[in-house]
Amino acid sequence: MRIDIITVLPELLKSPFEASIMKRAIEKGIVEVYFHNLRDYTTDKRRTIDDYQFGGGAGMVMMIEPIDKCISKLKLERDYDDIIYMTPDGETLNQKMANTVSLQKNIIILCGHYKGVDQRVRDHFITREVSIGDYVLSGGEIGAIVFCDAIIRLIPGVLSDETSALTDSFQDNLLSPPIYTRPANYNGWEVPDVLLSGHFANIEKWREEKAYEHTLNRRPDLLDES
Ligand code: 6GU
Repeated sequence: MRIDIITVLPELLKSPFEASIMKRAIEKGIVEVYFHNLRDYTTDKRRTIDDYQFGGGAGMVMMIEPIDKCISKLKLERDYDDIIYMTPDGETLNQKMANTVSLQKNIIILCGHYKGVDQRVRDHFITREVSIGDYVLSGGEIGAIVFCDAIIRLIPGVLSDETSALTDSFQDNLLSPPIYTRPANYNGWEVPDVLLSGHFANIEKWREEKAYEHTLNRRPDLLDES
């Protein structure tokens, strides 16, 4: 998968891709990530990317021209499956969306700033709008990092068998059951007997029950969705 990220703050974006799973995916050659500084697509001396909004009102609007120049250049080089705009009024990111996007070959991610982008960018270039939750961030960059992490770890070959995404919370609309490691007894706090029994059918049954119980307690809404 190739990910092209368009941003006014490339330096804010880079370091998360240089650690842990995302770094490994890039090193393995499974994912390529490129950062494009929107100011490199401006033509004026001040490298302006925003302007006042028509009709008045507080807050600057990201202009269409630099965004068009950047997206159009990329689209001449290859086809894109999705051109994604990170915005608080987008579709809320969930595991189903992450699964869908993880199957794509080439995507562009545009990070919004200020009040957002000129509506014509959304109408004519964007194919998917994504929010990472119901709160407002200063820009789309942190949302883009969250989104990339969620999709990259789902691409086959990125995770090893032990860290398989198949047992993640949310993968079946169920939260994960409790997990334990050694010691089996820590200051009198014991690990559930069944996990030490070696009886795999019982262990599996216990985990399913706990996952269901945990989901019912904490996120009953997930149980209605499946
Ligand atoms: Cl993707 N961007 C911004 N600016 N705020 C957000 C968001 C994105 N997702 C939730 N809040």
